[in-house]
Amino acid sequence: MTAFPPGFLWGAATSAYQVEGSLDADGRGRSIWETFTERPGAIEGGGDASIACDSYVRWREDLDILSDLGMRAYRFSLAWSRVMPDGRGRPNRAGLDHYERIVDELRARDIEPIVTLNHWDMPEALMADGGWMGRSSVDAFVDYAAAASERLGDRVDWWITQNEPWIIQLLGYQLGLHAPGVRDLRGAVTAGHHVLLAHGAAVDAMRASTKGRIGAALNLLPCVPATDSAADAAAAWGSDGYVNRWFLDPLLAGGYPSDMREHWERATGGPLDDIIRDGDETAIGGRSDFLGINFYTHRVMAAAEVSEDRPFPWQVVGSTGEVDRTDEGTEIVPDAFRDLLLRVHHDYPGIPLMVTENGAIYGDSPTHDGAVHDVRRSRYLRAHVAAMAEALDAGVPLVGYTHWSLLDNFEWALGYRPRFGLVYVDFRTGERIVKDSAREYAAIVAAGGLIDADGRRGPVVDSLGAFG
Ligand code: IFM
Repeated sequence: MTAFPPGFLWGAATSAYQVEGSLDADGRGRSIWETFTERPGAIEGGGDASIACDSYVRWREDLDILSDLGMRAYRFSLAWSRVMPDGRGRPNRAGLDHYERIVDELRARDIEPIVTLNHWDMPEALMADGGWMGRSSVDAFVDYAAAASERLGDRVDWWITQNEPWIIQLLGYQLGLHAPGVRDLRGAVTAGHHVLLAHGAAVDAMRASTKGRIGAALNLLPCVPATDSAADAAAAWGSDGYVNRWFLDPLLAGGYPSDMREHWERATGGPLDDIIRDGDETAIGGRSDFLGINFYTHRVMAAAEVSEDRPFPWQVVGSTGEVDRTDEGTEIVPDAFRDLLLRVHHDYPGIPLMVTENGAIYGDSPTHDGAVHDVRRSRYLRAHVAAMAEALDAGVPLVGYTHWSLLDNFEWALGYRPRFGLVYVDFRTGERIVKDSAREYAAIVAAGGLIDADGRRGPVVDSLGAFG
């Protein structure tokens, strides 16, 4: 089995809104998430992110943990509304100072900063123009990206403009389950398009102030037919267009896929020409230096009738057989992860890939010895590392892996119940406890790959599906 390449960016990931707290500190402006969390019933358990992991204050402690674990990279996001409190106008120096300190401290520790610009916390002021539904959001994002790059561009080598455009579009504007809580199908496809357009425009603007590599992170979900019927195969392909190709193709293949464009036009009652204007696709594509992939699971798809609640002729049905699942019921499918990496490399050759998120919800908490023995997360991690090793073996140009997440944190509408962290956070005290899985990960990082019982590099899981 191939060793992971030297310089492989082994690390962990967080995002500003999920960990920082201190929402009023140092001139930060209001974001769409404060407004959303105030909606009754919007957040499970009724919590908000005013403290979260307190990382705005405890960031050095977080970096100490990364150092102790021997991590080579830290993916984190800038809070858009710390940098641009009013959405437009002059950047807030104190906000940028904070991130400059983090970047410098990471560099001093030899940990590569991987900086995300939009991890969903858009300044509330931009809602006056409809948030991402307004085309002016593109210019606002460019101003923010340019300000970040002008300040940090000389010392950040990896930038991610947008995190998970599909989730922004789907949960933020189609289903209203995330901020800003809009439910509007045409508004959703408009918002998603502007997110991509903003990626392209931001890359162009940032080139003036950084030599770093710039990409976007997509959450990709392999779509598999529930049966071998032709109808389910068509459903899986349609769903693939909706979730994956709608974002991959404009970024990496020159334009939106026509089959999915037809689905959108039928579902929204008309052509998309007023949204996707002449020249837009050229302004999105051909600019990314790498692709970030967030991988959690797959979608098992069946054909279905279109209805008021179902705009497209497919539905997610899930697996019928016995499948390993996280505590949240998410199907664990590392084979699909490997196949996805192979597929992306095959369909969009030449673009380096970085796994910018991968992780699982397990509710383990400290036992009598004060430790968190999260055996299942370790197993999950090993299986997904083995999948990457197989993909590398097959020639996939993988450059890094940042596990989601470094810390248990604010999981958006699900509040604090789901725990994704390699590090346990006591949300009452802010105390961090490094879980067993983090130690396991540290050993993998130190070895540059999986180590078997005899100390040899190789897959520790017998088969990628072996969760037992
Ligand atoms: O916590 C989120 C993250 O913000 C974006 N990707 C998925 C994670 C787990 O749901």
